[in-house]
Amino acid sequence: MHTYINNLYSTLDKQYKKARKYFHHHLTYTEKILFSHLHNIPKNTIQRGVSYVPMMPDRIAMQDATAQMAMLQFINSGIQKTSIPTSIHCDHLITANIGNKHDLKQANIVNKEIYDFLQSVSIKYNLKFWPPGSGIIHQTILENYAFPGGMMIGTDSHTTNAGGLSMIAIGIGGSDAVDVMIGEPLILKWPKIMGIKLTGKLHAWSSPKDVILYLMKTLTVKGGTGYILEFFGNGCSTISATGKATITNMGAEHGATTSLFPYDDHIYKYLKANNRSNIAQLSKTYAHYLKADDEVYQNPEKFYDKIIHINLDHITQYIAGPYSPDNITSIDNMKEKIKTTLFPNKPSAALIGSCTNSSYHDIGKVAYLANFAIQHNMKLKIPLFITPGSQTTLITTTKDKLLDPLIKLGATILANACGPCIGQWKRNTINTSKHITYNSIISSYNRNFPGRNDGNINTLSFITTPEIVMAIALSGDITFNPNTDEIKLDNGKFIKLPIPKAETLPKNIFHSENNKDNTNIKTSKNIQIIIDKKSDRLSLLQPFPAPEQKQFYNMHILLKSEGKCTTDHISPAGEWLKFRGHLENISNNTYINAKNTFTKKIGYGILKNNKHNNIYKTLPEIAKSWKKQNISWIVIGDDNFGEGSSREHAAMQPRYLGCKTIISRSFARIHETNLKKHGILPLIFDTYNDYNKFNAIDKVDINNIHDIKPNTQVLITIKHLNNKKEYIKCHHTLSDIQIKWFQAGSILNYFHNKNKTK
Ligand code: MIC
Ligand code: SF4
Repeated sequence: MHTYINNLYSTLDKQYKKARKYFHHHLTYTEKILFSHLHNIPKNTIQRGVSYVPMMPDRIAMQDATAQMAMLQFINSGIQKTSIPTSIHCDHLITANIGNKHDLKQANIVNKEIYDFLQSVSIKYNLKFWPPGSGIIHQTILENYAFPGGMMIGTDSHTTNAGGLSMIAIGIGGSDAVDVMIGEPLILKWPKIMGIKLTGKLHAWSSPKDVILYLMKTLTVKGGTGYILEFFGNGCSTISATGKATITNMGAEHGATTSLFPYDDHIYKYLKANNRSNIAQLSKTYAHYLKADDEVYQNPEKFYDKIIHINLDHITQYIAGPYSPDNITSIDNMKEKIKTTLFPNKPSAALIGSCTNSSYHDIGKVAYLANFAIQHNMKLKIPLFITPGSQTTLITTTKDKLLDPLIKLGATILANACGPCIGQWKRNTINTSKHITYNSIISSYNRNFPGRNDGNINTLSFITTPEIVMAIALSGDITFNPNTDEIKLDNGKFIKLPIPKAETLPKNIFHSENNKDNTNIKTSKNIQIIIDKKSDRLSLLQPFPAPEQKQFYNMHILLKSEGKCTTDHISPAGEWLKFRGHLENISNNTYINAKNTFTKKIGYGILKNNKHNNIYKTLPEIAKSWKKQNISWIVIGDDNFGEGSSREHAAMQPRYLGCKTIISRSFARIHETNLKKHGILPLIFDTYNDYNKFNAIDKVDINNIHDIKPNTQVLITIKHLNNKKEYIKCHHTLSDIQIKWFQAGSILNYFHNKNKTK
């Protein structure tokens, strides 16, 4: 890796000179990294927010819940070896229940088939395999693989975490990863660039998480779409490397392609602490190249498409929730907010961890509060769960005695994994299926969509910083404001919590000796990939058929989604994660959390029976019955359709069940690309309110599907019950090549056909 990075760095001067000539201006850091990772320089001038450009990233990462489908596709490609360094991380499938050791042991039993599959494909195709327990993908990447000035992609939306280490790191769908693994470029829409100027310094209880929560309030869940957020200004160097990663991690929530910090000394120190001194040294030598040109910083408004200035001195503490990560309230207003709702103010659980906030620094801060609590004989008022981000963090925080006070207070240490962040949470304290009244939880995670944590849509999930979670766990009140409020001690006295302090990094280096990938076995072409035909968790994929014009007439409408429809609504995680390698089985959850305007009921649609009565059935049941009868169907979407995760299942499942097109008010980036890759036509209304024109029993036609061209409109015919027809216009964002994927039935078919004709 050192040699690779050295080679890359040694070309930067030349590359940047070339880029300045090409663009005719000085360069932002985003442009520098992207330009130095172009697969080839396009003939037509690249236009921000418009051009689709072929890129060659330095590496790929996949987690176990998305890697299964990606590797099933890779197997079909017939290629014998991944074209660039690729790693698989087992973190999503571990259910949190009793605690670290027990839960990990259990996961190894329950998920054996999947872990064996992922390990054997890793050996066969030359990938690195990180076993369960090694850590959450994004922490492992930060510790081992991320490097300043690099570019990586990952089959997880929070891949953006590595932006904290000054790298362009983009969340993509599995099929995007497969393209790059087979040696094809990644087709990326060249982003617009938003400059985020940080000045000042965080104070008192404010933390890097508050910076991103503040940005969420400003940008909302779609304000970052189409942009890379490039941070600059002297405030950047006041934030630690893992603090920066917290900010870029949660950038996934405002929809940006990714977020990026310039290189600084914190990054150097973090690399060193992770036993990567040679890379730290290299980055220091090339530090001048790992940021934007000075001219950009002198006149930022000339180079960024938009600028937001954040004075860190003014950042207070925030809580997001429930339901959406942009539902932001400053901690001073929480009492007011809770008073006006039915939300319980005593949370049923407090959780610290996830890929966003599980670093040494985060654990250090909550340990500081735990020590204070012990000194003053305070107790936890609610159950507290701590997830260290990786085995390295676990061992180092254990050796540095940061976990001791938390354990002493009664906290449960969960496995180094996603756990309750993705619905892998077997709660002992609450019977989630029966708990029909609201309960609230407070966590340091990044997403809070309904049903995401414990599968219960009545669990109201609030997110904040680790230290505020800890303060709430000690006070038992979600409206507790440590700036002003006091906690009553057993002796009747009241006490204020101190502002938490902690080291950002361990004194020496992290203890990573027991945390390694375990594929140091020579690539073995002979290793057998075993997929049991009877398995309900893994099955080989069949190619999707190419589209035929006749399938685009008389299409039924399965769902007209109302309000938020995230990928957690389209293909929920939690218990369903076990079917991530089996397309037919996971399809049974398709749209089960989506709100359908036609029925006003979550997950239900209308199926006509022979007597033409309306009968209500679940959306996957209807879709399956239409699939059997060869009836094509479509979905009507609201704003930001498919927000949230990178899971391509949210596109593959509808495709498998017969969906032909999704017409929406707008799409989230990764979901829209996943639809294109798997052969569903994503269309956007020209007129926002045309959404209202569709009724439950209408049929829809699209003519001339084989004539679709880039930047052209598509005419939709809505056929109402009374034989009345209405015509509406839509547009799409498919490029030339993406239209070819659609015409072939999917991108994999396209490559397959291309290779056949070679
Ligand atoms: C998430 O946070 O939603 C996930 C689970 O990590 C997803 C990936 C998945 O669905 O497997 C993501 O963010 O991309
Ligand atoms: Fe895992 Fe949660 Fe991070 Fe997704 S957001 S990678 S589920 S910890």
